[in-house]
Amino acid sequence: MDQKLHNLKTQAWAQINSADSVAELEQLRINYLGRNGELNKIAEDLKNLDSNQKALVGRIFNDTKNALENLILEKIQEIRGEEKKGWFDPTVPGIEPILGNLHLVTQAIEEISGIFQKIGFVRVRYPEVEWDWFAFEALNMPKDHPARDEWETFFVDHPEDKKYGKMVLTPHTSSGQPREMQRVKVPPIRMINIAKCYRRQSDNTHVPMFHQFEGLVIDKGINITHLKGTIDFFAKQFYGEKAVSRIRPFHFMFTEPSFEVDFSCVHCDGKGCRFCKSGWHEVGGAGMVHPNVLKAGGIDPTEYSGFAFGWGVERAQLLKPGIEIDDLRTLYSTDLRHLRQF
Ligand code: FA5
Repeated sequence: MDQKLHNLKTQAWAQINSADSVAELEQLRINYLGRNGELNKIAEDLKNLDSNQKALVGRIFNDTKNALENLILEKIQEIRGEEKKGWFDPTVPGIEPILGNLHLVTQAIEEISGIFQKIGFVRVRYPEVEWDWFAFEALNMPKDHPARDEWETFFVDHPEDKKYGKMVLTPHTSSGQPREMQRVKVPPIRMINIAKCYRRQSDNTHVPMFHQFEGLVIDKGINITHLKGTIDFFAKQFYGEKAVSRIRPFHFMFTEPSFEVDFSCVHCDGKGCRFCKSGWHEVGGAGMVHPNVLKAGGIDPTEYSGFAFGWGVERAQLLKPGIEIDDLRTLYSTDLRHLRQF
């Protein structure tokens, strides 16, 4: 009889465990533990046992009954818990997920690359950790030349290379010029290099890490009108149809002639306002590529000529209407309240 009880328990146990609704469990309770259930049928036979056996089997009978009752109870609680988890009230207002947005500088980089890609420029990116040779020497700035001071460079504590010299954090994207010449080898070149640059500078118009976008065009017969046309195209695409550009004479070792590039103020259409004072904003430098730079890049200056420009992404972006940030450093302060505005 104890074998009968054992078999019944095993069978009930399996059925209860595989039940997946409360109704099914209620039915199992009736089948096994109800007045006319399987257990009570076995209980009938208890009467025929002698008193010693009755005590022993009676204990097994009670243990089985209690075990099955508890198991059914546990299983009902488990199923009710799951039903509750899966239950939702469609009338309760939803929780709006927090959506991130691209950083202002990333937005600018995407827009700038799109504008130049429209006129056939190829987007490239060259190393941030760079050799002195690419950042200075190939750009016509020999070792110890005072012109290098302008770039307030960070040097990396690394053994010098015989040909390329010290390791630096590139202070400008112009280091991409000789790299692109060496990559392409035979012009035409239409490069737009957008990358991080580093200088030991920090005030409200300078950050130690910033971005520049560098254009380089090299082909036969390239002259200043191509440079000016490209700058004007960019001004109108980036700041709107009314925007105009101007170039002013300047000096860079790697371009001859060299210019500083200004864009008309979008707040006052170049008339002069509190924001711009003069009607213009300076964004960077430009010029015709110096023959020594072409030579360093392996290009014959008697056959080819080119222009280059290098502007600050942050500064260009902050001149747009609706972005009145008077301290450039806030862009990198990682304050989300500030960054989510744009
Ligand atoms: C240059 O870096 C030249 N390589 C530009 C160039 C390229 C000239 C090709 C000719 C031909 P400059 O040091 O003026 O030039 O920097 C260009 C622009 O980068 C600046 O006008 C400014 O917009 C941005 N810039 C420079 N330093 C910082 C800084 N610390 N923080 C933010 N923006 C900066």
